[in-house]
Amino acid sequence: MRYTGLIENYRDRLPVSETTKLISLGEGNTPLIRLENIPAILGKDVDIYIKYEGLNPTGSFKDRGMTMAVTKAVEAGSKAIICASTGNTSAAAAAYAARAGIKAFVLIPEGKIALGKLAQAMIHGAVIIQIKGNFDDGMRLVKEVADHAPVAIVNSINPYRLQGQKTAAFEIIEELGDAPDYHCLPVGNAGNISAHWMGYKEYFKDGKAAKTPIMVGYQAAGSAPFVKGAMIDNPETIATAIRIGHPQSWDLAHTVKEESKGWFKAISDKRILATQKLLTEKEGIFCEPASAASLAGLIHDIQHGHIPDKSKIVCTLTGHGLKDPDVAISQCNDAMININPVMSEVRDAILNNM
Ligand code: AN7
Repeated sequence: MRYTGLIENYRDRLPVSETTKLISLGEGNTPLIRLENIPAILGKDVDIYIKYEGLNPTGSFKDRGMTMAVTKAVEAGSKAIICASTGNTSAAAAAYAARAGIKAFVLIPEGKIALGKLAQAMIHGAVIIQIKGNFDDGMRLVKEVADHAPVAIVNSINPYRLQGQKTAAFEIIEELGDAPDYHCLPVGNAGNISAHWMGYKEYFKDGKAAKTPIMVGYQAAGSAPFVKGAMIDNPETIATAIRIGHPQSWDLAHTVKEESKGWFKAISDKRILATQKLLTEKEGIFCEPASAASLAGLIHDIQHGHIPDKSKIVCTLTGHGLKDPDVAISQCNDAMININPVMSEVRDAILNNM
């Protein structure tokens, strides 16, 4: 049967009725890729699977939540949606609003969103409101203005977002036959880690999994309120997607940590970038910097004995590498050879670089 998106696929587990018009772009059903080379490089006997969420229609996991949020907004009669965003939410909101034929307003931090995400929001026709401030300022303003203008908020404080996002856990359990031992994610607002935990608990309760995983959240060191145990006013990181100091799912995330016996950890920008490169060069998988934080943290925790040998681990790569071409190119200074259009120079370029 033709796959037509995660709401149709998990209809009985999501808040839709027979008559709900689904706003979908075929999101979900993303590949679970087993790492073949990195465990050997680490010299460890661990089984790592990448949930490659960058292969969703707009290139990030946000599509899972956005199909639900926009479907419900349209069902409720909304003619416009609004979000604050570090980039990916704005791209998804813009695309799903276009699909639904409604308006999207997106508040983005000036100069701090990756080029691919900006291109998406623009080309899909969102109204882009650039603010002289960060994501947290934008989020505060969105909450305020929703009381003064006819717009539906589609940030992850909208409960339908997490409902859509929980389906990633269902897919993982279905593919592995059970939950993994550990699930690692990058954390910004902590909506996604909370949604995954909901999904894992739901399948466990219904007997579709024999266990639930230990949930581990990684933050960029300059932007790690969960590690600090307090909100941060001036978050900084090259991983702009998770440049968030006042997470919206603060309480939910702490519940996830306690219930799953997991933890939060901070990872430096340097390690994040090194891991992004390692993954592209050794496994052929390209993710954006924020996404690499999950694997960077996982590698750190494996090397320091926090995650033991023989563990089965799923690591979510939340966004595609093409989202942030500037950071990718800046990591590759000597990647080009310039020649004249003659065979001998091509031959030399090959022979000198075998
Ligand atoms: C690639 O787009 O918050 O912990 O406004 O884009 O659920 O917030 C993005 C978040 C991880 C963090 N990886 O997820 C936004 C936004 C990528 C992201 C996160 C984001 P949450």
